[in-house]
Amino acid sequence: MNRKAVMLSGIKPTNFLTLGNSIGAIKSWLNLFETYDPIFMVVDLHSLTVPQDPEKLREATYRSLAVYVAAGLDPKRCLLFVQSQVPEHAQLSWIMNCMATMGELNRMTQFKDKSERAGSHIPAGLFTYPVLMAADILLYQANWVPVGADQKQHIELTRDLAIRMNNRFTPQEGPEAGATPKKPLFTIPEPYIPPVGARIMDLQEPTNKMGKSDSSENGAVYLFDSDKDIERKLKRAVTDSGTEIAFSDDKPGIQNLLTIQAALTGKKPQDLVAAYAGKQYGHLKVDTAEIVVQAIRPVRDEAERLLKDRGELDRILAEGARRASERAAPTLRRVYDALGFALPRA
Ligand code: AQP
Repeated sequence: MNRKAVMLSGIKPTNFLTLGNSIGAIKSWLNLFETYDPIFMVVDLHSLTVPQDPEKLREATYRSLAVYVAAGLDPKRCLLFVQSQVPEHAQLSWIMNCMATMGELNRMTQFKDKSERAGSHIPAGLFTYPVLMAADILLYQANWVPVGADQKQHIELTRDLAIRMNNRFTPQEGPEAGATPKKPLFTIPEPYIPPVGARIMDLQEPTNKMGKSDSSENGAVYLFDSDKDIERKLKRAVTDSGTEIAFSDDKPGIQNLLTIQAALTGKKPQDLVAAYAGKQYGHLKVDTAEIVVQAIRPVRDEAERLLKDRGELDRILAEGARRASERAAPTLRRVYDALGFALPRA
């Protein structure tokens, strides 16, 4: 049987999800169902690299799950789960911690950036989270991982660790034991760069990414914002002192609004620019607000409906955890066995 390649992705529930998460991640994930075997996670363990309020973390996790489902990530057609519910992630992560070197982790530019922002108390998890990410990916023998430029280095590390372990350790058991050549411990994953990697910028500081925890209240559109809030935020979006609507790097605010429109309508930014010839920034803002409201409203309304019935979300959570563990456990067992941990033979 020809098995589909495994594509794995996740979002940290560090806050409620933004328009950036929707356009840059969830929306593009919807195109993966036909071609890939898709795995989508709410990566709550990763959230802890910055301090979290427990109640807010729990709420953000449920809301992320609700948004995933409301946006079309049907749990019957993909593997959908919350990372902390699948203990194999933390288990393999420890092993990866012992395989990665300080030098390798020190080279991660994300650590340099994020640790500068963490002040004097830098959690060790900020240094080691790339190995948790490697475990997330390798547990499911993922072939592809959609990433932005900032995460590409982590996929490289994952590949290096996987190759190192494949070379150093020989699988001891499993259906393939004895076959030549034996199936290696891990599939070597590839970074998948989405074709139109729209990067949505902060509405108040359009040279920075719209982030769910870094942006100011008016800088990010959250997927649970009301129509009124969305309109207000887009109308207040920072532009520049000029008047011409152009898709150009020296007009980051205008470029961002055009990028948002292009991502949500499927139109080309150049065509949008042509349609705005002779019009003012105000027109662009009003139109963008309307397009964003229309895109977010159905997802938000359905997510809110789901959140009223936590029982249904809990069933999705439990079923996702069961299925994920079922897929992850054989990988972990082979790793344990190859490393020399004593395993009772069934
Ligand atoms: N502004 C964005 N534009 C396009 N894509 C974005 N993504 C996030 N922000 C934008 C995509 O969402 C996915 C998951 O993100 P994450 O939460 O795991 O990490 P992140 O990129 O650090 O997201 P945030 O929102 O900036 O989180 P915080 O503020 O908590 O650090 C990724 O696919 C990412 O590309």
